[in-house]
Parts: sequence; C-alpha cells; structure tokens
Amino acid sequence: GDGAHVPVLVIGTGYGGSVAALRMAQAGINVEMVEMGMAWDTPGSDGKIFCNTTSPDERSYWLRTKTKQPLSNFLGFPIDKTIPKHTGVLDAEEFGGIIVYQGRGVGGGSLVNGGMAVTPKRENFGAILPTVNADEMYNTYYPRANAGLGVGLIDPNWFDTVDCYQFARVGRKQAQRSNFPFVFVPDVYDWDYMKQEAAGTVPKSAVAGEILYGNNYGKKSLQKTYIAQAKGTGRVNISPLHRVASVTPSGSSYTVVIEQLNTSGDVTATKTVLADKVFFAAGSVGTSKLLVKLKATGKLPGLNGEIGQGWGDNGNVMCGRANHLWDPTGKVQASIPCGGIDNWTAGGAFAEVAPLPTGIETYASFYLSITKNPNRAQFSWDGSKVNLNWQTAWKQPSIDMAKTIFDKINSKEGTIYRTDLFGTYKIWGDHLTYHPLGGAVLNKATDNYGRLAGYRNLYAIDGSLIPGNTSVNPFVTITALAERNIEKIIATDF
Ligand code: FAE
Repeated sequence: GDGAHVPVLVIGTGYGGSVAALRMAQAGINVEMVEMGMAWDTPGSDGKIFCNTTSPDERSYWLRTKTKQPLSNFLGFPIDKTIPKHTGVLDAEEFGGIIVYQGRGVGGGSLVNGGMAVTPKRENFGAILPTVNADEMYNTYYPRANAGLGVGLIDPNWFDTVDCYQFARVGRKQAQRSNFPFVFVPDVYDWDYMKQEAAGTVPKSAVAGEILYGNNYGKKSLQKTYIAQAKGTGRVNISPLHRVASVTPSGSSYTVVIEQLNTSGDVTATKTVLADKVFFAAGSVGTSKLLVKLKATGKLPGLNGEIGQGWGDNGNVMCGRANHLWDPTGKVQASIPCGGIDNWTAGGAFAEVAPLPTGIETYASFYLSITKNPNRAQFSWDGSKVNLNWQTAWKQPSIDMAKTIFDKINSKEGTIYRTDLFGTYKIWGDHLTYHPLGGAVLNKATDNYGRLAGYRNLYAIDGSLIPGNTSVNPFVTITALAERNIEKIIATDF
C-alpha cells in the first residue's frame, strides 16, 4: 500500500519477474510485484477469462478502439473491427517503424504467446549471450528453466494422424521435398489436454483457435507455473492494474511512484513505496522505456550510456504461401505451432510453420520466421516520450533470409506467395515483431548478472538484457538467464 517500505519490488510479472520473485521468496525474502495489466483470473459474462481470436471483444487489446491484428487483411480486405477501449491482454505498441506486440497482465507475454519453448542450439549460444558461460547454461539453467516452465513435446504418432495438424504436415512435407530439415518444437501447452480437445471430451481452446488474446484451457502460462509456485510461498504479493512511473534514490533505498489504473486506462490514484531493491522486469520495451526516461529526466542520472541501446526484433518476419488444391491445410487448425524449418546455418532463418485458424479451408501455408537480422535500434527520450528509431526498411535482411527457404519451396512446388494477408499485393509481414529484445544489454548497461551500472540494488532481469536475437523463440532463454542471474544475486547481494 501507499507509504509502505518493502525489501524487494519487482516491476512486471512476465518471465524475468516471475523467476526472480519465486527464487527470492523461496530464499525467505518478501517480494512485492507491480503489474500494469489485469489479473486475468475472473471470467467474463460468457464464462470465459479470455476471448477468441475469431471474435475479439474488449478483452483483446490494450487500450485500443479498434483491433490491430498481425494479419490485417484477408483476400485483400481489412479485417480489423471496433472494440471498446479497455485494459485488454494484447498490446500492439506502435513505434515509428515497427509495431511491437506484447502481453499485458499477470503473466506478461505468457498470456498471449504461442508457448513455443525452444532452447537454442549450443553452437549458436556464443552469438546470443557472448559473456555468459555456456556450460553453466546448458548444464544447469536451461534444464531448470525447462522444468519450471513445464515444457513438453507433441506425440509424433498423434501428430501424424490428427486433423488439426494437417497444416503442419503439409509444412513438413514441403520443407522436406526441398531438402530442409523439419524439426518438432517443444511447447508449454498441455499436449494431453489437446488430445482430449481434438477428441471432443473437454472444452476446446487451442483446437478452437484461442491464442493471441489468451488461452482459456491447456496452456501452461506463468500463472500456472512460476507465479502459482511463487504465490504458494506466501511471500509474494501482486498488484495488478498498477504501473510504475518512477524510481529514484532515497537514502539507501529507492522511492517508487506507482499509478493505479482503472480498466479504461485512467490513473485513479498515485502511490509511493520505498523499496530496498528494485528489479526491472517490465519486458524489453517496458524496462527500456522506464530506464531511458529516468536517466534523461534526472531521476536516475547515473545510469550509463548503454541504456536504451542494442535493441533488436529477433529478426521476425511473416509470410504466407498459396498451395495447390491438392494440398489443403485444413479447416480446423490447432493454434499452437509444433514444428519449424531450420535453415539457420546456411540461410540465417528458422521458420515456424504457423497455423491460420480461420475456420475455413484457405489452402494457405503461413510462417513466422526468426532470422539473423543484424540491425539494432535504440530508444531515446524526446522531452515528452520515449521513441525507438527502428526503420521498416531494416527488415530487408530478414526478408532475404526467409526467402532462402520459401523461394526454394515455391519453385519446387510450383506455388506462389500470398499477397493478401498484410494489405493488397503485399507479401511480407515486415511491420511487426513478437520478440522484442535488448535495451539494457547484459555486461553493457549492467554487469554480467544484470546489476544496473551506476547504482546499487537496481537490476534488469528480463528480455532487455539480451542483445537483440536468440536464433529461436526467446522465452526459454529469458527464463534461463533470469534463473542464472537471480541465483548469483541471492547468494551475494542479500
Ligand atoms: P514480458 O513477458 O513482456 O513481461 C513484462 C510485464 O511487465 C508485462 O506483463 C507488462 O504489462 C509489465 N509492465 C510493463 N511496463 C510496466 C510498468 N511500467 N509497470 C508495471 N508493469 C509493467 O517480459 N516467445 C517464445 O519463446 N515462444 C513463443 O511461442 C512466443 N510467441 C509469442 C506470441 C506473441 C503474440 C507475442 C506477443 C510474443 C510471443 N513470444 C514468444 C515472446 C515472449 O512472450 C516474450 O519474449 C516474453 O514474454 C518476454 O518476457 P519478459 O520477461 O522480458
């Protein structure tokens, strides 16, 4: 509450924040977590906590009056619709050259993401986090993260026969016909539950197309794993609909100013808390925006010049292909991807075979590629807000890398790209990312364990630490790095 003095305050309840909170609580430390989004623990009038991708309502978007769907068009027609302004679960945050999609609520990105839980290939790790000991990560922290997240793999026999993965089997066949390896991708979705969904014996979630605006059943979001465990210690308190506005030194502690929000996004109260230690876990964008502003406005002037630097989009780019009529991808598609095409070493691209759960046969194959895009952007303060200088044209290397896969598949299959999914006659979804990384890079803006340079007892512990690319989907690496860092911090800083 207002005026309290707490030992530890964690800003944000995504992967980094949840790991930090759990491990500190297990070490006997009381933790206060502040989350700008909603709790997502109460059903709406339809009996469900989250709305479906096919019928977005006020629960879908963070403070928008119109949806901002990643695939904005179908057959060339815009498909976005009007919604009431509300503190919904998915934020489509617009900067000049890129829209950054993020989760809002207790559980952060785990509420809205595909749950693809991928440990990078060891040979790529040196390029991902060059100052981190790979042996420790692969022997201890990646296994710890995978266990904590509840990662599992689809049953390959079931995959081979079930209707809802027809789209992925077409993706596999076409990849293999062009001599690309198709790999199964682990996920935190409960695969046994999905089997029951497909069999019609439990309420449907993934098989009914739930994903971007939350899964009502089946997905092991952080609410069901790290956060449930953290709450179980009795030492963690979470305040949803509270947004941290400022952190500034006060004696040997920090004064944290927190704005309480209503579900229309208005500030209804401002509270001040004194915290001995503050963990920035507001995500790459949230942590970067806070730190850049606090440095520029004199609240934390001692932060170093690396703050806001080294931001990347994990090379995300999307595209669709139009299949022949003999390659239908299925009317019913599970919303959880389970496989990818690996051309990282030769072409710099790893493409997930993604569903297009429209409920009708589209004959389309859809992909989200993660590429080795070398471009990095920076955040800066303009006197009233924080901007990001990413340019849309900086996606060209990603397009070129994705083409190493899909030009070859198109030529082998005699097929073409879809041009109707992102506008009219537009092939590439090059306007967005799901994977923001960087802005408070490890061993640059912080020491090698996330302690922010210039201050004692201030830490970054989320995707902001990772310099722009993980070669695969990022949350397992964010979780494993947080496990590594918090272990060191608990051992030495308390
Ligand atoms: P994050 O999970 O974003 O949590 C930060 C939290 O801080 C959020 O809950 C914010 O609301 C909150 N916050 C921000 N600012 C403030 C403030 N000032 N005061 C209080 N609270 C604040 O951070 N990754 C994968 O590995 N596999 C996938 O399949 C996958 N699919 C994705 C699909 C979508 C649509 C999206 C958007 C992302 C996907 N990701 C995926 C990315 C993944 O969710 C993301 O990397 C992590 O969630 C980032 O974790 P952090 O802990 O950095």
